Amino acid sequence: MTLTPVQALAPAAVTGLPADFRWGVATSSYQIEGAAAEDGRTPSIWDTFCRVPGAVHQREHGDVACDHYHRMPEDVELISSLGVDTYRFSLAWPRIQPHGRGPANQKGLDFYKRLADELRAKGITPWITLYHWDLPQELEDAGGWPVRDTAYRFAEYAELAYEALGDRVEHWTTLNEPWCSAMLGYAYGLHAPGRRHFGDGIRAVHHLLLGHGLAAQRIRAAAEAKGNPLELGITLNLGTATPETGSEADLAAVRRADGLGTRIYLDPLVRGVYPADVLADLDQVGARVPVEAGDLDIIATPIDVLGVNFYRGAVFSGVDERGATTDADGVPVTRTVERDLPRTAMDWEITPTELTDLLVRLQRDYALPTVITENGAAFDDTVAADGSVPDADRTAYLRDHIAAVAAARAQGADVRGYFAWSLMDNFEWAYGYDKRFGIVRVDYDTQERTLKDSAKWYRDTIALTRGETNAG
Ligand code: IFM
Repeated sequence: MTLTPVQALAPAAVTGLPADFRWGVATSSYQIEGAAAEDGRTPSIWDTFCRVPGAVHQREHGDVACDHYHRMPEDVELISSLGVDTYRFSLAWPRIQPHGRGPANQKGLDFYKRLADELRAKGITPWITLYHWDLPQELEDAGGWPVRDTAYRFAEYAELAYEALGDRVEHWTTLNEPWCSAMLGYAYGLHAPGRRHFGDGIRAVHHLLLGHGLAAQRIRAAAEAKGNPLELGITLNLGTATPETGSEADLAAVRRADGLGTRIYLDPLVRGVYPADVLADLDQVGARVPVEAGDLDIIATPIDVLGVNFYRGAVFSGVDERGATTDADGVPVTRTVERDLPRTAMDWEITPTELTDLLVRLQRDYALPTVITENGAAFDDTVAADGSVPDADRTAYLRDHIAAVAAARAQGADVRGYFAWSLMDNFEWAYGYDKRFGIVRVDYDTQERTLKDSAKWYRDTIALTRGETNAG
């Protein structure tokens, strides 16, 4: 094997990862597929949001994106060339159930059947995410996630999708990053559908979790009835919250940040309760979690794996720049403190050791098997004269985070896999095509795909890990 220059770094990064450790790459439907109006697909909330002036960088959209819908077989070849064993992708709800209710659209299902078959033919395990943010617009028009009925619509869609694909696909994730759907979409207006109402955001949190639980029950029942093997889970975007000082105010800020970022999801999912301190904080600002009898039992339907998307940790203070501990409305301050650390093109701090801290904490507090379903970084790549993409910064990011996973395992965390975000450059939501997360470069004029140096390093690292562990 010819090794890339950064290869020398690989063995240290992968020490301790077992032969059956799962290696993958990840994408999502709206970010790569394009073909927005083909074969019966209807608009999602992202198609609509992209047309709102000022919502998305340069008013870009996913109409074409990476044209994956038309280039799927070549893209599967590309995935195969990386030597990964798993490909995580999402289903576009508006392709499968164009009106958000009612019968399935056969052409939409057929696309994903072909994709699963292409992957399996190459020995790659398909890993499906049911919802990666592309809610059918008709359901948003009916109230969206703040409305309880959307949870039932999601369960119906999940059942349709499982019915069609469950014989081919064993790994199912219900939701990707419900925090983003609820808070960025409904509370802060930065993602589709662009609403800015904190109470709606909290209602959306609960209905997303309820939808997850209902879908999990239906998928599990269908798998059992058919005798299909199943690994079922949910993916959360999680970080670490560190206090700036040991002061009471900073510790309280950390408690609040962790409460709304992590515990409001994992406590009901794992223990069937919302954390009392979070409910009290919400009450203080007039927001209510709309729990009905039986909801928490549904939400706590057992899962097999927790998907963890990690990009960064953060430091919090309970004191604002003027020294106040409450804002003008009397709400306690929860302020992110910027650190003097290297950053990605998203301006996100690079904090690999905090991934170890997170995984060890998840093991301690929730004791679920985990898979890193996303980790990666945007950088301003340049293309060299020879056409290569020497993205040493991204390679170092991947290397250090994979090392952090290995360190967490050494401390007892049951982490079973790692998926790089992302397979290829794609539509980065409100940032449009301006931010490139791919380990494969996409030239959006020609749709040409080029392996960046990070992709070659990842490929070689996976190969070495397997060789290393097989030898050991
Ligand atoms: O691109 C996104 C992805 O869709 C969800 N997780 C975070 C990534 C980077 O922002």
